[in-house]
Amino acid sequence: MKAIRILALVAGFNLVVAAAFAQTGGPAVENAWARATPGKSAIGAAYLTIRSMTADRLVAASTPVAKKAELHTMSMSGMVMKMRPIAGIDIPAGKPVTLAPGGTHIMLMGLAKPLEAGQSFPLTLTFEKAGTQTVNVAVEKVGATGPAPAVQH
Ligand SMILES: [Cu+2]
Repeated sequence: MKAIRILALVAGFNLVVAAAFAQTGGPAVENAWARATPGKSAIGAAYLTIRSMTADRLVAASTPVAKKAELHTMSMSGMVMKMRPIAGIDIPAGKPVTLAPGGTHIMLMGLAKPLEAGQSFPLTLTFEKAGTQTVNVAVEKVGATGPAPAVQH
């Protein structure tokens, strides 16, 4: 009985160590996605979740599918959603940061062609400390919770 308990403890310890090592390669980026863009729109947005064991800051993004990728925040100004570029997004240690519709996002400007559901594209993120990391962004279909038509830049 005692031997089994020790084995279980050792196995648990190994799992913890493995998880810690998996995090040493810089921030982990999860659930990177973008909405399909309607018609000939040359503007899209990408969303994702970043978690890091050490404090870092996302300072830039780029992708071959758009001329420019900017970090944006979004807020209501009267009845209109307004976006503005920001210099960086702080990633606190151990606290995941999620970029999502209606909030902070990565704006894709000058899309070479519309983003189509089912496709994916690479997005390179630049972190102040961890350097660059390229993730794959999955394009989801235009949803009912998509950006309002009144969005202004
Ligand atoms: Cu924007």
